[in-house]
Amino acid sequence: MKIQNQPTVKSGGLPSPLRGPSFSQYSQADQAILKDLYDQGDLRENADVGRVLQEYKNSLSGAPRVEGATGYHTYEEMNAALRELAERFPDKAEVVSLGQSGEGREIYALRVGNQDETNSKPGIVITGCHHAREWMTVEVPLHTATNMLENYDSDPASQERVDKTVTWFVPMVNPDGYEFSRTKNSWWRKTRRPIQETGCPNLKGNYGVDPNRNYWDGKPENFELYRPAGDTPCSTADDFGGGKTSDNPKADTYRGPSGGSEPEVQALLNLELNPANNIKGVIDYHSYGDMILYPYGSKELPSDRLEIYRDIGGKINQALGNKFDLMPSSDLYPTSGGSNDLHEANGILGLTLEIGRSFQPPAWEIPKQTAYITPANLVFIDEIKSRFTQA
Ligand code: 0X9
Ligand code: ZN
Repeated sequence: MKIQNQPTVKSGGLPSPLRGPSFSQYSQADQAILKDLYDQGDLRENADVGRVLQEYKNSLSGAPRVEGATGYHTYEEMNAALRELAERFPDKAEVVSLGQSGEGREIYALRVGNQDETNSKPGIVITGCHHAREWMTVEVPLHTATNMLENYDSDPASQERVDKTVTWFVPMVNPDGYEFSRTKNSWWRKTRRPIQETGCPNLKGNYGVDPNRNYWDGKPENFELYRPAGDTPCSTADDFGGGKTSDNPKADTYRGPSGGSEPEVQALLNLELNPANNIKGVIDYHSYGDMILYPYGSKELPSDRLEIYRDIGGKINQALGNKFDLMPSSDLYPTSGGSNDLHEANGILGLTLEIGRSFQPPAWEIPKQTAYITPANLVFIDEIKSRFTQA
């Protein structure tokens, strides 16, 4: 959704030999910040530049973000909200712990719908907050779950979704990072596990891994989705995607000491790849940029699969007023170890939605944003239901 008429990032404005967007209306100091953010990929096309700049500056103060933050669920509040839904709709929804984060927080899912005796109903997973600072992505799964459950009695389509699928809502994949971002450094992206052992004598540890670079299912044939050929362990010089997936533990895009090393990633893969859950589709929410991204981040997608993604992605885009760009993940920038790459390699349809125009829109925009995005989830659930329901 185009939230308001703020300047967007336009290429080509900086004087030669610098190439990139023009920020001439900002002070010299702000221009330097914006240029850094642009170079790091944190300021992308469609950005609300003023907001992203302010969000970055908020994080420098070392104090928790206050203005516009009240209204985003805290970790505890989100758990309570999931529990409340399960209590209101006891035969339709249940809170399930998928495992624990690096700092020992439970990672909860709300499962909406019940599997039958033969595990034949198609399973769907909707995740938020792999990345700590992407606060709106926490709110979207909760909104959609609430919508499905509250409309069950009045809306036959809602009833069908609840009865004929099993949809797992995981609003906070990375609760440690989220709480750190809420209370300490609002720009934080990764998880928070202290990394003592990098496995690399030349590279010292730090805190956290980029969970969206750490996905690997342990299958040798999928190893290159985690570490593509030519990307040498412990070397940052040949990092895949020019640093967008890194062996440097201090980088925001650190892939972790090994594939699937992080407990958050394990928790999600255990849910998604367990045959008993019959998972057929995953939407992974991120911010920002109004994009619908399909696999792969690290290689080409075969044409028969491309057709399916273009079809479903197009329908999702329609539900969003055709305001999103539908494209392969690698067109945003190539990465390895991304969630959807491992879903696709396991025959699960995996999409990433990049929502909004900054990481942390003021909380008063939550109702409008979540109501705007929920139809995308409903279309996806309907697609999975119609494609995978057994006769
Ligand atoms: O970098 C990411 O993990 C995602 N973008 S974000 O700004 N939310 O961090 C993009 C994931 C999609 N995959 C690729 N672009 N390869
Ligand atoms: Zn993200």
